[in-house]
Amino acid sequence: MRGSAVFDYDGDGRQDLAILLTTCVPNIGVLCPSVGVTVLQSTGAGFARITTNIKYNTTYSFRGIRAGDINGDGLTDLIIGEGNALVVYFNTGGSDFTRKQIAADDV
Ligand SMILES: [Ca+2]
Ligand SMILES: [Ca+2]
Repeated sequence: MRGSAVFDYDGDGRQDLAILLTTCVPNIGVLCPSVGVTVLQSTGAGFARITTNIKYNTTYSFRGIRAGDINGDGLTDLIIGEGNALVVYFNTGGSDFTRKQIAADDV
């Protein structure tokens, strides 16, 4: 595991977890095709696992993950270091996040 972030993925007031995986972890149910970001959505009594479209790419390596509502739409987004780049994955309310790489000129 390369990192994790606490965030309210679905805006229900319960904190969920985003885990950043670069290898398969069968004992928590992360299958190899799911390697990337998996969301563990709090149900109050446990977690529901959500496989996202954020996938590990062997051309760069994930270097960390943070959470914050970057675009102010009320849905918490994920910010991931990919190699030397910073990438925002905007939360769209489903399992698919919209990727936007932040160029050096943007900061
Ligand atoms: Ca939640
Ligand atoms: Ca947002």
